[in-house]
Amino acid sequence: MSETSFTPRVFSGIQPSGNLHLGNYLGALKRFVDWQDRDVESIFCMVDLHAITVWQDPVDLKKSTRELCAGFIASGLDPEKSILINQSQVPEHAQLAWVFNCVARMGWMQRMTQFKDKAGKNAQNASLGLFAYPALMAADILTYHATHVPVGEDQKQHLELTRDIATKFNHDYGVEFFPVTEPVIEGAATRVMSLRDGSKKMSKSDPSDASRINLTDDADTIAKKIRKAKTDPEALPSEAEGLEGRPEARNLINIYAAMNNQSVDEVLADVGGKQFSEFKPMLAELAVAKMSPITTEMARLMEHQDEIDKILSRGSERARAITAPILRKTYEIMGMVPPVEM
Ligand code: AQP
Repeated sequence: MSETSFTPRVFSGIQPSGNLHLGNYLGALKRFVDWQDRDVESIFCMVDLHAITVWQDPVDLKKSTRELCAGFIASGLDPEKSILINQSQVPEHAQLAWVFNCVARMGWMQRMTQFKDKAGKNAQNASLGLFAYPALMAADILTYHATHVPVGEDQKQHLELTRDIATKFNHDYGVEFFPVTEPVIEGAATRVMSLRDGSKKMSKSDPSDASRINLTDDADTIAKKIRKAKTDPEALPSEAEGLEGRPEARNLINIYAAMNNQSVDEVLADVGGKQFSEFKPMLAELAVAKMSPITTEMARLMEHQDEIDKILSRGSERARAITAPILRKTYEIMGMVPPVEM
């Protein structure tokens, strides 16, 4: 079965685990806004149930969820056009995740590299939730019959698992019920790297704050982090092949291209031959121009947390109009006895 037999619908999410960063913005948020503007029904989620797969302080989790919602809106998501939710308010995500725990195979889950990376050497002490995380992610997507999921490169393997789960469910029950979702990993910044080490992904959990640009950083901090970003001594090349073996240079060019809505070739045609001492101020100026309005708007929205809470409640109502019938039908396909009118 292909995704084409389903009405196009977009779903994606971000964990409210603090420090929303430039990688999340360019790899995910900015592209959510592109999808919203294509007039496709879209649902964007603060995945709080994913966040608790590792310990979250309850006070911080609440703040991060609201801050993430402020980040979504400040980046251009319109709560009237898109459905904005936090995952825990839409119970069908967790209910369908249990079904998918019973569809996914142990061998599939054991291959997930993100679990291996995050659990590290201490896998015996990792939560069962961290291991089962990709089944919940499949449920997030499929409880909406979402056909397109814009994400960064790091989520590719989880999306392949989502396709495997949908295919196995459909096959086991002889139905064409779940779409085989299309991962959408596109643009110049599908994998933004650390500013301190071009071989590591920019990440919320990196202990070095200088490794990332946070959406809450002020203009001076952004400029300082870019000035200090690791580079090499060579001038910039005029063509993309010249970035081979130069991960830090590639990263800064990718960031510039994604922020300025240009291709890497277009950027290099302009800046080829320049030293980093000349390019970094250009990048800093662009980053401040693009990020500062978002930071300011996020701070303004955070002064109206009751409005954010209303947006999330309203979003969950709209979401459940989609998810409840899909879960009901899933249970019916599987042979669960439904409630009767009394
Ligand atoms: N560095 C990145 N470049 C491009 N896209 C990225 N994303 C994350 N980091 C980058 C994309 O952002 C979305 C939400 O990610 P998430 O918060 O749900 O989880 P994550 O991938 O675990 O984020 P981090 O920062 O890497 O968190 P930690 O440090 O906890 O592991 C996804 O679409 C992701 O691809």
